[in-house]
Amino acid sequence: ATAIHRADYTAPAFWIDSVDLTFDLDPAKTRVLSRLRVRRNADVPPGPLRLDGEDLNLARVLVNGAGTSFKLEGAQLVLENLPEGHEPFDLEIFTTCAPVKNTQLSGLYVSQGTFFTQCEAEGFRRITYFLDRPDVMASYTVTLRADRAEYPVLLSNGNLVDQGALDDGRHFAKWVDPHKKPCYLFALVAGKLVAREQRIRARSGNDHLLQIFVRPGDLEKTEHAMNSLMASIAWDEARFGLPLDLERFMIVATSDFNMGAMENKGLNIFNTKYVLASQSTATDADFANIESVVGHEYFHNWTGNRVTCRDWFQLSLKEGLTVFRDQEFSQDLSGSPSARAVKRIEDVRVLRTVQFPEDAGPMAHPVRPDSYVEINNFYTVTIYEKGAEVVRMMHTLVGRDGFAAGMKLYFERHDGQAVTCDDFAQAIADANPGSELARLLPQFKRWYAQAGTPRVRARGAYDAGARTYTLTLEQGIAPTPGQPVKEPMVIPVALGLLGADGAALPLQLEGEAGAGAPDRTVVLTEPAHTYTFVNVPSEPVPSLLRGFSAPVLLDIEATDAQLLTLLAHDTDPFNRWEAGQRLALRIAIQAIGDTSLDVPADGALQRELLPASFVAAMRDVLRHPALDAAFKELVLALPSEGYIAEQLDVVDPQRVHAVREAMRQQLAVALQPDWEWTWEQHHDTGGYRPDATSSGRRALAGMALSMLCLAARRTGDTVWPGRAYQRFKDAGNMTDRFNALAALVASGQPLAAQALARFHAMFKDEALVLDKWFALQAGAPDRGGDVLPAVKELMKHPDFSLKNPNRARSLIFSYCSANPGAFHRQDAAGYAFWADRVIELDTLNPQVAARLARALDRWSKLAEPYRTAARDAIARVAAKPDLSNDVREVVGRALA
Ligand code: B3K
Ligand code: ZN
Repeated sequence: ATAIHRADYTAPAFWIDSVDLTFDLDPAKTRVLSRLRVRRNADVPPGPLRLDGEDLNLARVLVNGAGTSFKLEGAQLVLENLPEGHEPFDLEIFTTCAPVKNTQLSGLYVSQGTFFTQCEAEGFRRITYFLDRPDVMASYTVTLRADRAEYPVLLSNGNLVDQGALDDGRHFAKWVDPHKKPCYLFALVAGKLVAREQRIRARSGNDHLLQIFVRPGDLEKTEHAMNSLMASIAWDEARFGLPLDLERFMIVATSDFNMGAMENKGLNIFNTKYVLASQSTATDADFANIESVVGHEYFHNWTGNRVTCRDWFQLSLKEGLTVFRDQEFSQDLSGSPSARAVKRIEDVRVLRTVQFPEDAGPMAHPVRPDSYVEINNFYTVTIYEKGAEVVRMMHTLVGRDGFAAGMKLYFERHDGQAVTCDDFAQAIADANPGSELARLLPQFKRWYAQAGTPRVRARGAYDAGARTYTLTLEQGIAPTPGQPVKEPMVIPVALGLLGADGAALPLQLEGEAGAGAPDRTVVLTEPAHTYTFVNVPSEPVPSLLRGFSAPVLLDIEATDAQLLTLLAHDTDPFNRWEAGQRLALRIAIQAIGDTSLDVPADGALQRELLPASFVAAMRDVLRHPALDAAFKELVLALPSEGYIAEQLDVVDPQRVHAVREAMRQQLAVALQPDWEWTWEQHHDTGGYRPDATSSGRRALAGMALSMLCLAARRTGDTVWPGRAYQRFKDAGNMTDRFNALAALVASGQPLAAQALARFHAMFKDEALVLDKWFALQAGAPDRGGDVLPAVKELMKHPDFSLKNPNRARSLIFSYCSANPGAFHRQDAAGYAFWADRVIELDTLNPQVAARLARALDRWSKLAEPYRTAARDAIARVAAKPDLSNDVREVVGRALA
């Protein structure tokens, strides 16, 4: 397959105004009759109509009711003898497909006896021949026919206009979507499902029916999803004035799904993981994810569906913007400023641990890519999370009200259209003519064009005589594949200065009339710029990039004392957290590079790594009377192995793991009385509610318990492991139960095996809980190479199936992508396992295989013997002859 280039975009030669689909649903052979109203695009030179198709059997093609000649060229159906002129004509295409054989889960497939579709990005062509591109928007009428007993519920987009019985025990339902849409938003569902229903009256006075469809038995687990949906609807109206534009809004859950969820117009299809929750089966994190994914898909109804993408290079137009919206939604719902900051820290943690490595590796691409081989490989953290940061910077540059005005203008201009990232940025800028964004727009848009994470270097100098503080900021981006030279970016840097006592200082730049607020944002546009602050009474401690105001790497030569000051006093919670992370990172990197330090694999060091000042600072945070539990938990969590590895030029994953383990053990032992106090203070959260405050308390209690079990391993204590086991047995909710189980497993307690067996027995019928059970074991700390054999054994477990993406992710991905200390083995057995699974998955489901293929993206940074072994494993995958485009693109880039 060849690469597709953004620069080659041309408008379609034909438009499709309406689509009338009739499905005779049968798992082995589904018949699809498509009646299209087609007309030539007057703006484009006349040419043949080329319709996309994949894995279809073509039975008949009619033009205006009569037979016509056609060709099949590769996957395309080519029609040359079409009516001249610009009058619309009717095109009828009759095809069949085999949903039960569809293990790719793209197009029409069967999951547990129910039909589902997934069309984004290019799945519609697996249902019928079509112009499968997002800029072709049509009106849809859909008739579903199926056996009534097997498939009592028949759903598609829009409104149900007719239904009834047919011969032979079959029945039908007819749906009309009142909104035009691109085909990637088409959906159908047919099966035995039940629904939670809710009628609401919106602010506008319109009534809507909300439905969440699940398998019988799962209904009581849908309350949280319904609440999240109602909250999403209210939020979009309140914050952006965007109402629900449908009489009926449906969510359907399936346990076989390639990703999280899909925003099909009026008929969202969700992975069960992001719908089903009860306190006994779902953790606080699950509850929070459901809220955010339900919000995300709902918000797509405007940002994605009403205004869609001209082509797939513009994917971040809808995804970056919608992630920004779901992040804001979760923050607005979380209640307190502190809870908002916690959410922000969590989002930044994802960005830095997943997106920054992507931006520094072989798959690096701009937020608006210039080319791709397989579009499904570009549903990335760069498109989503970095894209959201780009929108967030616009929000920062124009302010909250200015951004709302920009959104309003965007919809005024583009409602019903398929547009580009440029159109979005232009609307936000045009609505804010006096803003920094409007002034800097062409340069700002480099955020869409340039791949790679900018690095900002900060140097400060205090002149006691002149009472000035000069801060120099420099920026640059390292080359990325295909982009050797980079231009300077527009980087908003929110900052403040603290006195040595931690008090915030008023800020006054040279040339300004008087002192201003202690918090401001400077916008760096040049390669380097120096800011001079005047009337600074004493040497300040700079607090830069507050709230993570730009997605950059910040190099700053702060002393330990300065970082401790920020950790204790910064008014910006993000930078307070960040100071602790920097201190920990510094200690880890120093120990990893210290060749005189012998680090045993289990982290049981002879020498202590954490200085007393760090331990004391962590104790102060833990015991702080005014800080929230959720924030404390974030501060006390050491940077992940992956994040530490990213800071190094050459990575020995075993050593990174061992050093981090040693640090954790020291923190566990040195703070033992404090962890006991923390447990006592936080472990009882009363009746279960998944709100930010009580989930924060559970998170901190869970951390305390895991630290106490870890300390027990060092001291030989059996009391805390016993208590953890008790907690595991008695817990009233999954969060507490799972945290206790994880504490036993992570610290390698003898009780862990018994607890795992009991957990399995308790939840053997709960698929989503079994996923947790697999993931916990695959992610356990390695002890003498024991994780890989355990994973291989678990693959033989009757509950394991590679075909189910959730299950494959819970076992295989948890080991290969989320457990570096166990995956990177001296004997290369982890890599061999990885290569085997990528190859095996590729024949079943290329999209999922390609995700797994990315586990070795950063192979070239590895120390020997890992580096060569990893490269060999990738080369073995690449050598497989009939590899999918998906996997071939990923391994090809890795080896390039
Ligand atoms: N738009 C979908 C993702 C489709 C992925 C296709 N491989 C979900 C979302 O971002 O909301
Ligand atoms: Zn999305």
